[in-house]
Amino acid sequence: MCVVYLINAVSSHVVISSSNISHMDDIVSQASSEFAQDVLSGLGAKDKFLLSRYFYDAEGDHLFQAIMASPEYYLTDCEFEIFEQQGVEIARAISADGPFELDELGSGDGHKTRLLLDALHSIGAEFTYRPIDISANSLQLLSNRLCADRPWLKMDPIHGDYMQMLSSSRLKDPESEGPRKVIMFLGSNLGNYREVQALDFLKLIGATMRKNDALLIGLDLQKDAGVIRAAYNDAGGHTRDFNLNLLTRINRELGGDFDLTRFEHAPEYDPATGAACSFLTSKQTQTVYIAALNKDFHFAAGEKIFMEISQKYSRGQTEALSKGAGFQVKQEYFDSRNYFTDQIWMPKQEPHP
Ligand code: AVJ
Repeated sequence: MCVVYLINAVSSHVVISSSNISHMDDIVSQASSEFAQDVLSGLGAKDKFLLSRYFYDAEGDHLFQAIMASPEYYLTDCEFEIFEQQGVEIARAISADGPFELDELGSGDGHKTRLLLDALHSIGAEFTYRPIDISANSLQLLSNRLCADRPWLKMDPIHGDYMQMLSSSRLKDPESEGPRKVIMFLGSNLGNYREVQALDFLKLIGATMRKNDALLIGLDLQKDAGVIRAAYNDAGGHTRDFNLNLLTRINRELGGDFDLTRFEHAPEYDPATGAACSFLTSKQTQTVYIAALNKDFHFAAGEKIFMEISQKYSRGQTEALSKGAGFQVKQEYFDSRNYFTDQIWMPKQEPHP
């Protein structure tokens, strides 16, 4: 058995492990008061919303695994195919400029990443893998598994919010000494941001990068609307459960009294903009009480809670994003159906005056 200790992004001196329970409690209470604040502002808004980052409690992680395994959710399979078919090519491209640190923002279960790690190993690339994830549970599982079956892998798992990671520490200072960096942001995770926030986020990433650093980003492309609608409304009901689970989380962690049978999963896809949005619709007029907020929230019949956006990009949009955030596209890879793309972006070189 291989046990890897996670580094905490917030305070890098504290190691999170099951033997450090009191610190774990601090983090949980700290996180849940932030959770309470975000639920208050979301459900208190005229157009109600919840933040998709809160989907991923233990049950949410589990349900997301089920979504990825569902036949309708093509994203994971496409990116898997890209890495399977073109992994060595990608590995060559990102390792051409010498040894590097491979920072993965939101590593999840690392199923696809393993293909790339193996491709890198097969060409003798010199790198340290640094998975960063908000779920300590997923990160620990991933790290232990990788450590057990890939003993050659140099690894530095970091527990935390990658947004926080990017705006803090040495990730922020591109002048600082340190290894070359390749940042991975896969699975079309960027799609959870609206256009302006996506650009801001990419600029933030760009601000941490130096000349020879690279960003490997996975983006889901626009395609037949039926394919996209099915991916966010799978017949097995995992996506529905995934959305409803956030209400369960509010009930459990904040003392809410949501009755899940009174809400309906209602995803929408707009082919004109490429926005796939998930909502929970209140089936009736109702009032929900949340003890931690000591507050009632009223719902009209048919009123929606906006849960998540999963942006689907046109080729024009991916180009506008890279340009707008100050990157130049070095390589683009596609799956055989052209459903998905993984791209290598480099910081744009400022022309010398
Ligand atoms: C993990 C954000 C890429 O938006 O496709 C899957 C999350 N939500 N089904 C996505 C998700 C509903 C997923 N990302």
